[in-house]
Amino acid sequence: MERTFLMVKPDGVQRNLIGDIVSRFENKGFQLVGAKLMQVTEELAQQHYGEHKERPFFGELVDFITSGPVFAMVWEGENVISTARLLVGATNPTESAPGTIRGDYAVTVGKNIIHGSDSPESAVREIGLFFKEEELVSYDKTMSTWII
Ligand code: IDP
Repeated sequence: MERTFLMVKPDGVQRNLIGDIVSRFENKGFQLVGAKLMQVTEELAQQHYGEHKERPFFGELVDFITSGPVFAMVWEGENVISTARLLVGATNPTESAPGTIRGDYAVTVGKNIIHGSDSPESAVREIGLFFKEEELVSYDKTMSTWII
């Protein structure tokens, strides 16, 4: 069973989209195993977005993700990493399909509402950056037999 890291960015929190976003992943059939509203520090932002350090928009990215609270989550399910990316939509909202989170709510790449891990390696790294092991809860839902 895979786990992925998803985060409603400050624009999504300010636009009251936490509930809608959680519902989309619940309705799909994935299971929430950890969540918290938190303020990302400059240090955490730089670690999280480390792969973009040399990009011209890095400073903007760090400023944005630290500009207000985010809603950090860990979700579990079969193929959750790649499927969650489909639900999130393409990075640039000019290319994200209607029906995806970014396709439905975002206009510009710098304010694209949500982050989702892009690979198993990123998922492990990002979950470790944002959550302590004891903040994650494994549990069974009887409904899961109707999903997988
Ligand atoms: P992803 O979030 O879809 O995985 P990445 O390429 O990892 O996309 O980029 C991380 C984040 O950096 C994007 O979600 C977006 O908010 C921001 N970003 C990417 N490209 C640009 C850009 O050209 N200008 C401003 N921000 C960008």
